[in-house]
Amino acid sequence: MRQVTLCLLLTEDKILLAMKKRGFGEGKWNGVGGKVQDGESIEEAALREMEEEIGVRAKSHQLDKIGSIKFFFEKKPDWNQEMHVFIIREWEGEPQESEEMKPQWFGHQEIPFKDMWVDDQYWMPRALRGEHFEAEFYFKEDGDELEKWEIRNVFS
Ligand code: 6U4
Repeated sequence: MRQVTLCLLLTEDKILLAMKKRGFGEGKWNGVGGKVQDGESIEEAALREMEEEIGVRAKSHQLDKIGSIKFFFEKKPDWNQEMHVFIIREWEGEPQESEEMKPQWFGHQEIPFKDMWVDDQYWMPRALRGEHFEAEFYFKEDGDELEKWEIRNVFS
């Protein structure tokens, strides 16, 4: 299954989301991330995508892996992917707009779920509460609605 990363930059009261300007998820607010490339670890991919998409640098010890989510698209199996979710609280540089993404800070209570992937409303509040989890989301054919899902907290 395709492996992808998602990084959520957090401060005490804000979360950084970015508007995807092109490609998969275009027009949605999302965390920052993308596909893991051949020969790269998941953490290396997460750090590379943060730098490419919003110009922010971090070190691998600053990545806090909090979740793993599998997405299944019944009618489009080539979209199936496993997403590794990280929280980052310390980094270098100011988030900047790139060709691919336009970053913006949101209050923890002001996350624009209606303009996001439909699954985010179910797992993102857990991430903000500091929970660690594994989840599976099964999308209906157009990828806008969910058929079913399961989220389990992980204690380690
Ligand atoms: P290209 O265009 O090949 O450079 P790349 O940035 O490598 O793309 P892309 O955009 O396909 O990869 O990565 C998908 C991004 O969207 C990853 O960060 C994961 C994220 N993503 C995919 N499905 C998601 C979903 N249902 N909910 C969510 N993020 C999702 O919150």
